[in-house]
Amino acid sequence: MANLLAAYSLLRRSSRKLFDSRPDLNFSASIRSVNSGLTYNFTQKCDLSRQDVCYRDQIVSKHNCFLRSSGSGVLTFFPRGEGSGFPIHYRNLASMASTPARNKSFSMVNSDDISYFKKILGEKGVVQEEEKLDDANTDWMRKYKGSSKLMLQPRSTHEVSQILHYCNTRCLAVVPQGGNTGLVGGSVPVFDEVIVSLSFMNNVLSFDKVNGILVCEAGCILENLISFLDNEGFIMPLDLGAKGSCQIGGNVSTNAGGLRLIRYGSLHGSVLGLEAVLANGTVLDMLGTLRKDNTGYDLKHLFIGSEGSLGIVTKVSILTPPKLSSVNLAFLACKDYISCQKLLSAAKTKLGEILSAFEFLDINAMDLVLKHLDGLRDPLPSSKHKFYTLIETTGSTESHDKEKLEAFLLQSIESGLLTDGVLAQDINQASAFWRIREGVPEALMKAGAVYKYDLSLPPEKMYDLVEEMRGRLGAEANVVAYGHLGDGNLHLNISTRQYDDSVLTKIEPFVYEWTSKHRGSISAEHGLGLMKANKIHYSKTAETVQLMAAIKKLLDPNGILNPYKVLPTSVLPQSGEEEPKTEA
Ligand code: FAD
Ligand code: 2HG
Ligand code: ZN
Repeated sequence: MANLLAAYSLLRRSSRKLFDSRPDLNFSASIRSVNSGLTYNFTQKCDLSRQDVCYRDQIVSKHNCFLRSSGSGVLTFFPRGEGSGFPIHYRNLASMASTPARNKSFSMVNSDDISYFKKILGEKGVVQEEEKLDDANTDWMRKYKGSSKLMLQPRSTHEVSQILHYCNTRCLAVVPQGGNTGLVGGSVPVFDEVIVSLSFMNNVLSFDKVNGILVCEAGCILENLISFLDNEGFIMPLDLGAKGSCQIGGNVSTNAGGLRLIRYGSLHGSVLGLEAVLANGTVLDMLGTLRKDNTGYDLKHLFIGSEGSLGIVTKVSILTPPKLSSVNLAFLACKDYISCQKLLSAAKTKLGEILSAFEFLDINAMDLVLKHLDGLRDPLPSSKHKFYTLIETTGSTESHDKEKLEAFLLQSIESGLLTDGVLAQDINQASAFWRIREGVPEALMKAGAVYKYDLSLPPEKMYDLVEEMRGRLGAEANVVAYGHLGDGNLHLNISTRQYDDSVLTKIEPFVYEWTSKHRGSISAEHGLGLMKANKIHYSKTAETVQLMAAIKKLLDPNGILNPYKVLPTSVLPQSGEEEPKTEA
């Protein structure tokens, strides 16, 4: 606190307001950050009645009906559709050249199949109710919609194995589904695929407190794991806006990135082992808990990021970092994109090992959040800024971390990299700041139709694409940019009133060609799903894609697992295709 006050006076001398001290706020010591599962170092008492600023538990349940919040005393229901507040904007599938046709070699579910599934799973494990199926058939963006008549909810690996063995023999196509928060149309059926939901497989199996190794079932909701670990003094190495609904099996299957990748790396590093069931029902037990194991090919990596196309992940073993006691969050403004970049490299050098998040949003994203999400206010209201960044530090010594952060902020102000900023004074402010960044996808949904692109690009090139896109689209669309700047990951979102083919033709293939030309990736963290299955060649060579197809054929010769997704249909020839699907 003394350091903070010292910094206040220094900053006042610098004649730029960096801190918003807001003395009226009351917070209790050591409130768990619902964003990070970490403990912020705030010393006052919390008045939880201030729902406008209290974050995860209140906001998720109040403002984002799609995200089940799962902490204690919090909503667990998932009111999609009515009351969700999001308009429905299904894609016009008929107009999309790359729309697949149903593979005729797949069987249709019949009454014998239903009887078999009821026999192995019981009545509760076999879902045929229209309302539940409607939810499971529709993706988070309400953009992709399948027409499955059957969802199965196994409770054990053995049941998953029985399901897949049966489906493979009958040639019934399957879509594995976790929390259904995916953003590329991978988690819902394209046609009538059987949905296999992992939601009932949600047990923590063990936690090794000495080594920080968590073993759990695939259906555990990320936020529940964060809470579980918080009680044990640990954190999950990943965190994302969808934590209230997404499942660890879904996270692993998409190789989710999120807000902490800059600090804890990707799931290819944190996941120590997993169990997966192959298309023919074979259970692959690779659930190791060792940090080091060089016995042959490390096959778990095939399942990390393969989006349910090679097998169903049923269990995961993951290395979790210890919870550190000192967390700070700054919400900052920059006058231009080059300043954001320079700020990032300064943060890496000056904050070093305590840097735990570096996120950015541009003014279009900020305006959208403030317009569409209730209870949020601009943390820097005195003027508008073109760019905003969030910098979080996490460390073990409060005084040391504060000193480092404050020195870094002061230098950045003095060198002109920052034009304004505020340091979160308490958990509520920190949560409100995170809410602004994490709320962008939801605000976009409320604004209308959205074309979403999740790109890895050299950071110095990233914003050129945004500006070029604005030039192409003019007043037709709102081009919104935000993302994980610290990881070189741009979320380019193009918001329009409704989906329109003429807009799409101005965006694609331009966006993919531009990304490819700059040696970027057309999917940084969301995967390929249905949306980009036929676009993989923009980021991978023909030889690489052929090898992927060969692996797919080896593991899933009938192609029943998540068909039409991830790989182009051209490399996985299908027999007896029907006419392309059309939808009004
Ligand atoms: P689902 O959406 O159900 O499925 C995703 C894919 O994985 C599908 O192809 C599905 O078939 C497959 N799958 C699911 N479970 C299994 C399993 N057990 N075995 C095999 N395959 C399976 N993503 C990020 O990377 N970073 C972010 O910061 C981020 N933020 C988000 C914020 C919001 C508000 C939303 C809505 C989404 C965000 N996402 C983000 C995308 C999404 O949340 C992630 O991709 C997440 O990992 C998906 O998990 P899920 O359980 O919802 O999986
Ligand atoms: C995020 O970082 C998510 O907020 C979603 O990955 C990105 O909506 C998007 O484009
Ligand atoms: Zn993201």
